[in-house]
Amino acid sequence: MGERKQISVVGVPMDLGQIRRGVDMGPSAMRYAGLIEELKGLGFKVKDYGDLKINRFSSGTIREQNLKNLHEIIKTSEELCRELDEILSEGGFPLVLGGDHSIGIGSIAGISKHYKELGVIWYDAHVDLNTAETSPSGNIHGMSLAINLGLGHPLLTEIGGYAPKVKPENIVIIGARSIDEGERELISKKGIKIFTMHEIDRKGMTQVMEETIQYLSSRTDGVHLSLDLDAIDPVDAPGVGTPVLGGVTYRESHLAMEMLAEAAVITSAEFVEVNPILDNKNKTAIIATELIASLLGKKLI
Ligand code: B3U
Ligand code: MN
Ligand code: MN
Repeated sequence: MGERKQISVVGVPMDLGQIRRGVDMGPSAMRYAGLIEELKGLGFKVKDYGDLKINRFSSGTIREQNLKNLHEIIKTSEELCRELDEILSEGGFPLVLGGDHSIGIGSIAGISKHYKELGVIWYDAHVDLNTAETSPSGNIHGMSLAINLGLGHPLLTEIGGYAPKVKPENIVIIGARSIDEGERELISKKGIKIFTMHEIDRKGMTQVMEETIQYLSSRTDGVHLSLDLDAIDPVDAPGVGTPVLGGVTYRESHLAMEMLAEAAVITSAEFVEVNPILDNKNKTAIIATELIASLLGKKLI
């Protein structure tokens, strides 16, 4: 990530990948927290593409079992895919603000075509590896990583006109502590590298990040960071739709971002699931903004 790169910010006020209202206000909350000013203060040229328009009440005809709002999510994913494709063609660093984690479908669809071996860090309390067959909820935000692996409804896996977007061996999951049975089977079947809270507690975040960086640097030509704010402990980041106890701390997450910045491995990023309605004085959006700044090279001294 070159220091003089343009940061291209895209907001995706998507809340249809899950059922809690309010996550559509995530991009505004991060902007109110001073994100754009912060990035400019770091010396970046910032191009703000504004927010995608979400077609909430479309009269879509695609209805499938256990895939809530499938039609609307396909439409937004296609738009986001096109936008990020264009941003990368222009040489910008894509920074996507969610919205729920279903936006990881369109963003990675747009990004992945620019790399031969795209790596993905999925920083999340969940692993988002469900399909319509295994999902306990029908919420598409719990399926986005599986879709990027080419598993799921073809209308989702084929967004952007190709599948899969990512190889299982190019993925590292960090912070997981809520994993469904079908997801657990997929992780072991596909050999996906995962640092659950158990490994983070045992090894410490420093070692987890060293291993992650080494692993991905040796096999990928670009790395997308998909950071779900619910990875962070709800004491630190309460403004998320599905909080899970026992998460990564704010400080550990900060260290993780600083180590990624030092290693200069991240080529695009998204920060998702900020829900201001459930938050405490915009704390979660402020944390997201600080993590973004650290990821992009902000140092204490
Ligand atoms: N694994 C569950 C719960 C969940 C996934 N992602 C979030 N929650 N945020 C599911 O519904 O797929
Ligand atoms: Mn997620
Ligand atoms: Mn999550």
